[in-house]
Amino acid sequence: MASDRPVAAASSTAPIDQTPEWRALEEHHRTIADRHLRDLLAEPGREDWSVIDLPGVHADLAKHRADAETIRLLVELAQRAGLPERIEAMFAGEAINTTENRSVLHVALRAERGSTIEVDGRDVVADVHEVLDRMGRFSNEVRAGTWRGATGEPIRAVVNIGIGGSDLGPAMATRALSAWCDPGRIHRFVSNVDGAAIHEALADLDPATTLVVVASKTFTTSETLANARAARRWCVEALGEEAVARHFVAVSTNEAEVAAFGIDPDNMFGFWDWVGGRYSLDSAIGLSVMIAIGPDAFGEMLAGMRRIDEHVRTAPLDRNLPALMGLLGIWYTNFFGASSHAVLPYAEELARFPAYLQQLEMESNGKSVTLDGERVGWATGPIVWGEPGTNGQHAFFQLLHQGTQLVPADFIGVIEPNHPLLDQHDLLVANLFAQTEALAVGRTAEEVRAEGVDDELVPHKVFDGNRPTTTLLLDRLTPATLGALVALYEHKVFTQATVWGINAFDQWGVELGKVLAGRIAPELDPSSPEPTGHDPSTTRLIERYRRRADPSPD
Ligand code: G6Q
Repeated sequence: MASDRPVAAASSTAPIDQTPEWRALEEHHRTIADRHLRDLLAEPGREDWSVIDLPGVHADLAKHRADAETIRLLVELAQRAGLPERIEAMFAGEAINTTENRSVLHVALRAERGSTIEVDGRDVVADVHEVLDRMGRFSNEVRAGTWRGATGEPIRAVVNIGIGGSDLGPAMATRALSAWCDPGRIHRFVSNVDGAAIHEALADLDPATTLVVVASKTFTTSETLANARAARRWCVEALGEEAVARHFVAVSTNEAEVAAFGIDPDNMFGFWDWVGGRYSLDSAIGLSVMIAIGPDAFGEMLAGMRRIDEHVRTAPLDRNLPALMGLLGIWYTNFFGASSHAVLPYAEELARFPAYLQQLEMESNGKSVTLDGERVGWATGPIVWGEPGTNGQHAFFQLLHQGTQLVPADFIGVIEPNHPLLDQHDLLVANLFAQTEALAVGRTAEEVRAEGVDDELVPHKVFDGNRPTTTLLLDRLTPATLGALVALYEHKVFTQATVWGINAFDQWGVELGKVLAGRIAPELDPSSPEPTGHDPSTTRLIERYRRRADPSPD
């Protein structure tokens, strides 16, 4: 077990909001709050701190309500919180997930073959590559059509059954890398326990040419097991019990449960307790992605992640992109009072990226006690949301431009598209740049009046501007740049958790609902004893549902 893994303490013993660094930022906020981005953007030398170029990723932080002094003070806050030490502790395999007494080593999943990271005296990098090699062999067989179904036919559809971290990353990445997917194979992702999901996913598929990947770290997740059982029935009804071995594989850490479910452990790809669900895209949980894009492209995605891992460890904090993304988020959450953060990919293939980030950020940093179990006295993770541009422009951008809330936003674009419609791509990119300019600069009453607008309409047409954004421009959306993007946000989340003093790697907040659902499920059967021990509203709802065969109130 992990009990002998040491844990680096954060270097600040005082609550973070009582430190001189926090107070200095409060003071500094008073001077920045009244400054407009129109003026800040004109500052000479601004690009020195606000533009960062990494392989395949150009980051522009200039449109933030910050100056060089803000960055200096935020970096001092990060130092006070012990960010460099905490990053090293993570990479060293220390049990920084203290409430579960686990190392946090998603970075080991993309470590170079031959490098060493030890957990409890065992080199985990060798284990990682052994699994990657097995995944590669299996993926190649499926892709080449040499892995045959029970009737001897090749696989034409892959259905990934998993939820949360065992779904969002693989679904996001498969969608993002559609240009790398073989057009001849269908890839589907089923997560919701709502029977409609698995029913629709299988409806037009042929069991004889379908591979089901059951992805579950614990292999006890009720939604995944319900969907997997439904898929198994569908397969067995058509092809017989012995077909399961050719049509089902598992990705899990729990060999006993995999075997109990009826999947041969030879068809299981393993990973480890030090991989958190939402940090598991680059583990065997990515098997569906690897089948979709091939082991080489999957390796490029890992390499893209690795480059960001090296960057986060080696770049000084004031040139460290994920650290700065995290710190600027803290600037708005804790000093401007922003409560949400928008992520707006101007790339249709990144349609699932906001949903993926919602889990990564909100499940990690939606916490209200510190590592020591003390209640935090400061705001933590904001609500993360978003949709691809330009769709969002015709929907919620009104609020971003003229609403009363400050919503910092990340705009993510690509320079070279993965399709040939270049004129449409120019239009897309023009919209991205225009939106960030409009949000930053706005339009004053004088400018509106100068356009001849009637006086009574002027206030309606004014844009205050001063709304901060980050622009991340990828050279192209590739496995490598997608990997970079994922790792950037993973380390951004860790930066914020470190400053806020919270554990980004547990998720106790999802437990209570699961426990109650387990209690309520049998109570929904009208022949079971009357429900007890619930609040009056919940009891009423259960009773109404129990009367489903006879919906009259009496
Ligand atoms: C992620 C969470 C959670 C988890 C799912 C699925 O960090 O732990 O989203 O991934 O609950 O769990 P299993 O993979 O164990 O089915």
